[in-house]
Amino acid sequence: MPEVPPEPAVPAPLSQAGFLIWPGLLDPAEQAAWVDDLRGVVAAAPLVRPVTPGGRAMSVRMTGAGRLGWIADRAGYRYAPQHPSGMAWPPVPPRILALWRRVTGLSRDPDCCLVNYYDPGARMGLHQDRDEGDFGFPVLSVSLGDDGLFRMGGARRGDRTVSRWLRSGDVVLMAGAARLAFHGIDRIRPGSSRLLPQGGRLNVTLRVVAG
Ligand code: MD3
Ligand code: FE
Repeated sequence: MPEVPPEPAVPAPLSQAGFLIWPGLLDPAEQAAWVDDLRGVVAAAPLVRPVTPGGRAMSVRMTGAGRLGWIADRAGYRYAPQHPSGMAWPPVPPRILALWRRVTGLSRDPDCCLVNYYDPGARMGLHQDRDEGDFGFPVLSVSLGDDGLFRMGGARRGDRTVSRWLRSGDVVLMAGAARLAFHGIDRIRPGSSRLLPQGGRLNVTLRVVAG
């Protein structure tokens, strides 16, 4: 007899530039529940605007949950066990962990749930995520609120890029070659979603930091 899977399987994703994308995997009710969960995270660990080692404030505001959070300051970029204020990061909400398990099928849970908030003028320049210790694990991203123009490249900064609008409820998995691909958010489309009463875009990424 086949075993009953612990969570419903996910439908087949579409693949673009090696990125696996599930448009609208989270339905509107589930998106609203995520926003409630994230309100709790932000209440425990307020959004901050990181300052890069070069001394420039990022336009995206960030916080996180889990054992480790990603921070940036004059000393550099790194994963840290505490919020910049000195408090511990709150736990990853169970609903968010459940999506990680369902989509990745991994028994290893993520160490970090990074929360990015984009106001109408915010963007994220083309970059790689390489502060983690083991690139064999995937990164999972969930978009909520206003649409964001996602740019996907290759392993080298100069590689050709393709762009697609990520909408509220979309889920993206970066695994294999895409795990080290350059990527960024060029802009958001203010007013494109009513999920967040104050507008803007939230992105949640789940990462294994240390193998
Ligand atoms: C590809 N965030 O937090 S999510 C980031 O929408 C980040 O806030 C963007 O890039 C956002 O680092 C894009 C998609 C994403 C996230 C992590 C990745 C793509 C990735 C890690 C490796 C490769
Ligand atoms: Fe990134």
